[in-house]
Amino acid sequence: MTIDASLVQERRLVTAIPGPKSIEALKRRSEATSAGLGIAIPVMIERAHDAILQDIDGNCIIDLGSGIGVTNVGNSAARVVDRVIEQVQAFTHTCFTVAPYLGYIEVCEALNRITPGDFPKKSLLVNSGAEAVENAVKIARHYTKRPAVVVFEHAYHGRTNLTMALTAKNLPYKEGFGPFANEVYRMPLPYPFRWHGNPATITQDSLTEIALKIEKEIGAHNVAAILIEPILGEGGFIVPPRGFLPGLARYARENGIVFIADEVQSGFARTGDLFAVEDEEVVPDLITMAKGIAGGLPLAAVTGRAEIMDSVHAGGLGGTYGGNPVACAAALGAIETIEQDDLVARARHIGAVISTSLQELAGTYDIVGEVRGRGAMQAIEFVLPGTKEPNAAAVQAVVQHCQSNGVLVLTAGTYNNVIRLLPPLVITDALLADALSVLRDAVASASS
Ligand code: PLZ
Repeated sequence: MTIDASLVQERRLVTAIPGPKSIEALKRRSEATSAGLGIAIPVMIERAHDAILQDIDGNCIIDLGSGIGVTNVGNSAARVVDRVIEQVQAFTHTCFTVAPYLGYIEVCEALNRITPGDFPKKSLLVNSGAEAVENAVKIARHYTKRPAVVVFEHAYHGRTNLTMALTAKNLPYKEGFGPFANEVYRMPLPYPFRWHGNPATITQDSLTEIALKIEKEIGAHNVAAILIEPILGEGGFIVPPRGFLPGLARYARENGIVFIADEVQSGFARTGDLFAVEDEEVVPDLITMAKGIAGGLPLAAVTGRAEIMDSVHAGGLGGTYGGNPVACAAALGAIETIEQDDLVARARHIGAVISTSLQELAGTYDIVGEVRGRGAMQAIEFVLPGTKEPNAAAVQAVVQHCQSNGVLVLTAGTYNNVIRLLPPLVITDALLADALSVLRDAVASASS
């Protein structure tokens, strides 16, 4: 059986957003699904291919979110679809820890090969980013025989009990869901746009402060892991200043602490490197991955130094669905696509196009406080004119304008005042230009 996956890569609106069928369907959504679930754009999707989402009213929307940085290879990418169909016909599940299969091993071999570090590596596959982070912490604790985990302001690591504790922001992630796991210690993050100290010495000052706090409040010898997103995702695409990540990794090494890079959002070619840590040649001991790993199927992983990954007793790690064969087939298709179509180069190109366009906005509109990011992971932080006061109302206006005109953008940021762009890396130049022109009009109208 062949499926025609093609969908013209063009924005096209045939009704208002949401259209009448979506409005009907959204009623069913609120009747049938938990009120605890959010929604970014009020439409119901029927089909999607590459960077176009088609809703049930026939509107074709440009996707600048990739389902939160997941469909880096495009929606329903050909190599992902082909391998999934083949796998689903062969077998759907055995549980890798019951009766193993090659797909799981091939994904681990690929991850061991493509992640930074030229030492022996091993991998573990699980279902979600949160589960990858939980397992990385479990493994680091087991290896070091220490309890404490160091995390940062503005961090996001998931919604399970441990990962809520690791996540910084209360509303909406933590409110009313405690008590949270203990032995989690939060450190200041050098957020260049909002740093209280001297910008010229931000890297050294923040590293010194963190080392002092760890010594006084925890004791470095009690710290199992330092966990950080190399570019913070939900926190608002905060890029730590140059030298910070290498300094932190050095501190971890000198103190026998496992350095964990959470690349769940920044990984798989998103930033113009396969992994964001590569930009400063930082080599983590463990990397957590999800999202872009499998072109939309649920899969996540922990990859790292063999001696750390192997320190756990047999049976200490696992899970019924982790590394499901269909998800593994998808991952092999996604990784092949990233490598063969050189999506790393494509992310750099997209990044250059987006940042040129956003810098123009920054020069024109005083509600744009800062434009930042790397590769195809770019954001705008909105402020009240002439200040650094967060301007969440401007973000709402921009989102509304983009949606009404058929462009899906996502928000982020501790202060809800950031718009983030995470387009599929296969978006065409024409589609990207069209989306950026809608965004430009949106910012213009929000600032008038
Ligand atoms: N680590 C860095 O970005 C997921 C969350 C969306 P899961 N980010 C999107 C939402 O509102 O739930 C994320 C991340 C980083 C971990 C995670 C968690 O990944 O696959 O959502 O569990």
